[in-house]
Amino acid sequence: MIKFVTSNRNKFQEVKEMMEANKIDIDWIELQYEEIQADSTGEISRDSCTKIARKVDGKFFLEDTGLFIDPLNGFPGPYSSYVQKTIGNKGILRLLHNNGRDATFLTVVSYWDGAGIIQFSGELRGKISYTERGSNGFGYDPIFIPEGYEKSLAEMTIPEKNAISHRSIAVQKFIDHLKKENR
Ligand code: ITT
Ligand code: NA
Repeated sequence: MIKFVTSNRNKFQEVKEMMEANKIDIDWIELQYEEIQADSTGEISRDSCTKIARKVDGKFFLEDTGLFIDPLNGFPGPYSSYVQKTIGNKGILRLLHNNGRDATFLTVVSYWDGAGIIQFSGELRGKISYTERGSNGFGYDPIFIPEGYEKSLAEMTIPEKNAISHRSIAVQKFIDHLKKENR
């Protein structure tokens, strides 16, 4: 049994499907904690993990994700949560004009194994769309078109998104680690 600390039910659902496919039981832990504001997603994730290790018994993991838009010099990046709540996808579309639309999603999983923190990361390259498309997924999914695809992430099913996503790449590395740990 592994505990996933997150406030986001969509994240939990995506990760749960991957864990189940690997026969790993996963438990959803929702608890409040202050997230630091820092430049790096890895640093934010590590800090949250340290704080939660004082509150949660045993092994657990959490993850932090950011959307980094090239023509905006990586914005919103570590501010992705705040930006999604304030200007949202429509606000992002308004900020982008004709200076390119390349973007990257980055997920960092932080795993507290009882002794220390181990991190696993995953990235997905793509482009910001011109309009919001699709109603699956969450957050920035309606405006993100993965490289090599025509559909936005919000036009994909969870298995389709999990086949390519930033989160699934990080979580797969984590699953591989858990399998080694339990050998
Ligand atoms: P936690 O409790 O797990 O931190 P959160 O929703 O606050 O959940 P993040 O801070 O990691 O998650 O996410 C930053 C923002 O990016 C937030 O607005 C999310 O909705 C969005 N986001 C994260 N993963 C995404 C994904 O796979 N597709 C689209 N948007 C995503
Ligand atoms: Na977070």
